[in-house]
Amino acid sequence: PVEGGDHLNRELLYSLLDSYLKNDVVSIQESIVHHVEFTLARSRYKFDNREAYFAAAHSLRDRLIERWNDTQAWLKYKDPKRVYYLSMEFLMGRTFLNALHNLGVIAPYQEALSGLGYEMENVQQAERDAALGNGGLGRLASCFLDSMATLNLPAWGYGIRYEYGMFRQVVSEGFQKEQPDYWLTFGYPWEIERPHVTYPVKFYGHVSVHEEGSDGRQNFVWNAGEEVTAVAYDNPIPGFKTPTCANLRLWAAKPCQEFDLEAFNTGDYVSSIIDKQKAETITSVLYPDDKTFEGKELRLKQQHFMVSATLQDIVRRYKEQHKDFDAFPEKVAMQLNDTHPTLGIPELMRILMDENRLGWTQSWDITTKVFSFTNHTVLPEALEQWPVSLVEKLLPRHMQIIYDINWRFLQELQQNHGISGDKLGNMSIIVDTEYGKMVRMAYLALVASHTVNGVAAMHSKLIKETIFKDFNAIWPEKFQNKTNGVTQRRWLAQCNPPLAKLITDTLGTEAWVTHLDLLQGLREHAEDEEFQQKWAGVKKEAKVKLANMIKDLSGDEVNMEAIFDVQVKRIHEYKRQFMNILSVVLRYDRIKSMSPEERKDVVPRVVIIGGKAAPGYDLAKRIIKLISAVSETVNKDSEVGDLLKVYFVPDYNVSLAEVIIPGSDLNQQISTAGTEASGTSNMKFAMNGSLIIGTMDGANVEIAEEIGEENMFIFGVDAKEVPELREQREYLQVDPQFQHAVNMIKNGHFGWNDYFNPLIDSVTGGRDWYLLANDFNSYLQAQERVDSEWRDKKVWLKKSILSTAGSGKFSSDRTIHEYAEDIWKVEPQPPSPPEGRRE
Ligand code: B1H
Repeated sequence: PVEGGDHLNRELLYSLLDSYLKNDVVSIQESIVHHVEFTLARSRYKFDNREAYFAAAHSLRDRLIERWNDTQAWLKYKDPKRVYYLSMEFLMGRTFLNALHNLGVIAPYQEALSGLGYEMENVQQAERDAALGNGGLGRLASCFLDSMATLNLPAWGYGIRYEYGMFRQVVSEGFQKEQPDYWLTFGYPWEIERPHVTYPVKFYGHVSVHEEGSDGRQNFVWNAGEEVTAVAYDNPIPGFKTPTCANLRLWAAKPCQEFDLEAFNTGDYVSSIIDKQKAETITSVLYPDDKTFEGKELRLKQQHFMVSATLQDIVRRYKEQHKDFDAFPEKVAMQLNDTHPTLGIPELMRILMDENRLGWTQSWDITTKVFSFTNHTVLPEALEQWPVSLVEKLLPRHMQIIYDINWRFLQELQQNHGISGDKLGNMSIIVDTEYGKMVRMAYLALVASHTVNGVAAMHSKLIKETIFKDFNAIWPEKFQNKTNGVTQRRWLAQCNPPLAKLITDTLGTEAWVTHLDLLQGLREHAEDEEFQQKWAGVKKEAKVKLANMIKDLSGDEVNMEAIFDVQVKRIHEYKRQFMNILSVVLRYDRIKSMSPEERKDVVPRVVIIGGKAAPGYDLAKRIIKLISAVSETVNKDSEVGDLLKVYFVPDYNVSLAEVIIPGSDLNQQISTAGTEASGTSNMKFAMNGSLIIGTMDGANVEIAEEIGEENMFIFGVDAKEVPELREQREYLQVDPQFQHAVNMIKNGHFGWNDYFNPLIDSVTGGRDWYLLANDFNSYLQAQERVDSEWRDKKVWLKKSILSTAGSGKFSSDRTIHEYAEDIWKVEPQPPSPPEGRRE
């Protein structure tokens, strides 16, 4: 322990730190220049945009740190129940503009920078995305942090500080290439390294049992085979216009400090050190597989590493203020973001029993009171099942505990619920498969959690009827719905300032930034011609930005009168990007067959598709190639000209979304009904006045309730019809237009015909699991309605306004409020004046 600070001069310290850093333009300029000189060690007379960004970021970081410190001191003093959000993914994107906006200092920073000779716009572009997530699930976690901070909740996020985030997608000759995203190259100014906040994390080895004491209780000792150190990195999460600053603590793996001196003394000095370095590989790279379970040992190591460090940290924080564990459930709530952090359950049991000498009954009672779990998908291939043999090898003590949990659970099923035979086996956490025994992580999470929730009303209903049916029968009270939401700070206020300003001017208040329901107030203006003109104006501004992006990408100047028709999301069969491109193929064919006279009536479209394919997902990669091939043929066809353009936007990520979403007129949410748990981009598009063409799936159903089905382009079969249609799909009549579009691809109209055969096979010959052929006609009809309604500008503008007006429900503030009240039972801790926050 480092000594010192026993005789603090509190008077002096308080007077030095008595007020927050000043936010007038000159103070900001001084702090920026100070950081250029002393943090970056560059010349204050000559620095470029990137250096300006880093210096401005550090100046803002100072302002975040004072809030962080005060918030954390205040929470320690108040000791309320806290909530911890455990997630293997946080898709944060950029931080600069978000921090400026939430701290309310965009204007002075803009002025400060421009006074120094820098354009805010250019400075911002120097920031790299923090892409520590795959897609919706990771971005949801980030939206939740923003809302938790804004609602003044005593909340922390916990995750992994991957050195390589989501891969960079490069499209070369239409093929996806993955490139490493080493996002830390120039340093990450938003994090605070905590070299002293470290925990040992153990792996492998064996468990020995010692009989102990008069109670004869067994004492389990885990002699690990490998030990790694987890080091904390804190990322301040500022709330909007509140001094509350939440924390995202990310763990990095470092070699452990305990050295095996024997190895060093036997002359193996260099190789011993090299061996130690291997520890760091645990937090090297984010797994880029979205929704296909891959049973890789390193992934299991990552999961255990994250939850072990996190639980040690949470237990340590609790023990600092409490002498026993009695109050633990009144002080701690933990949300598991899908099953990825489920090992936290046996880890907490192990910490309570083996390290704190609590008995099973008390440990289980505590564990089941603190955990709750969110399911994000019903796709069977995504459900995690770890081989017992692997868990046993990597985490021998945890495997014992899981067996114990299962044994007691099966006892309970038999004794209290009269369940036996096959049904008992169906519900067992451990299952025998052709690949050996497996641990079903979702069942483990379900058994130990007090609550499980789905992410949209329809999805929550589905999990009760399908994957968790047997559990719903015995524990109906465990199941809840928490419809997803997104933060309107990032996804409206920050990414679309002209629209934000129009909304504020129209409503006469900026309060919608924290109370999104107020958007309802736009309804009464939906048919007001003057307002519609203003609305069209801000949409145009956003479209120009998107058009500029396309120009940079392709060199093309797109027609601003065209419908900007967007589908951006991970590439997946169930999301049906293939169906989208098939309809584009037909549209192209139709335009080609028209006379010049007929072509005058065609509504022009710019089709924009973006998204990454998991590196091992062959069909998804072929879909990207197909989109690129169609794009190439269509875009260079002079007969078609402005009437149809197709672009695949490479490397779709949070920062691109912030340009693409505001600039879209139409967005595609066209998954097979019953497959997309919620979707969250649908909410972002609606907020920005983009109309949805989509199926009755996930949160689309609730969006339709809010903004009105008549203001969307709904098509396709209902989820309840899907199982039966799937059964019959071999015998269904194939839509002729579908067949025609497929044939064009097959016949080499876009080249590369053989390469597309596997794709075509997946939707023909009675396969077509996601029912593209079946929904195709209805989809084309919906597309016809899009064209005809676009022709009447007033009709379209009205629907666009009503989309934004009806999106109030889909704020993550609403979602988080519901989690806090119904699941976590945590209360806001509104900030108090500095006096109260010092102790
Ligand atoms: C969602 C995932 C997911 N569901 C496994 N499941 C992963 C599963 O790395 N993995 O192993 C990563 C991600 N992601 C998405 O969650 C749903 O598909 C969306 O519909 C939903 O909106 C989103 C947030 O709830």
